[in-house]
Amino acid sequence: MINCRDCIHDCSGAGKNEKSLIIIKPDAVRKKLIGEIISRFEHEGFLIENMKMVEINKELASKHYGEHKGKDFFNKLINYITSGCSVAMVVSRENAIKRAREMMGTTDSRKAKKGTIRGDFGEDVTINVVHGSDSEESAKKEIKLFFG
Ligand code: IDP
Ligand code: MG
Repeated sequence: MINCRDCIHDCSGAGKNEKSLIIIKPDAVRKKLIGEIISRFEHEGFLIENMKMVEINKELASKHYGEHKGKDFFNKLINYITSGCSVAMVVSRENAIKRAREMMGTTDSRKAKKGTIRGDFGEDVTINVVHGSDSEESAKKEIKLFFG
């Protein structure tokens, strides 16, 4: 058996598609929303290219959220994202980054529209169910950080 990411096939459509790193955060895993969230992405035409359950430790969390170091919510964010298992996945489709963020809804779950993932399942500005890369540059960096 070979790890799927090492296989010779190009499932993503010969470079036409954009990739994003999605994290199903610990609150969503506890709420048993893994299947619901993956279904939403698949129904929107995303291909799940790689996926794993991961207990994010403080070191990985600090690297992933490096841009927020020094902000007043940083410690709260790190405690939250390290509070249990997450699911990290590489998803792809056309305009994956923009479309994923539309589907997620705005950062503050209380302001996110109904029908978005955060609007339907999030609690507040910290506990907000999912992460999605915000640019091609971040996607590349984040995919490397989580999947090598
Ligand atoms: P994003 O996840 O929508 O891209 P970012 O600004 O990159 O939002 O923030 C990263 C994560 O940090 C958010 O998803 C949320 O969990 C948390 N966060 C963002 N802003 C705040 C805040 O003002 N207070 C508390 N937590 C925050
Ligand atoms: Mg962000």
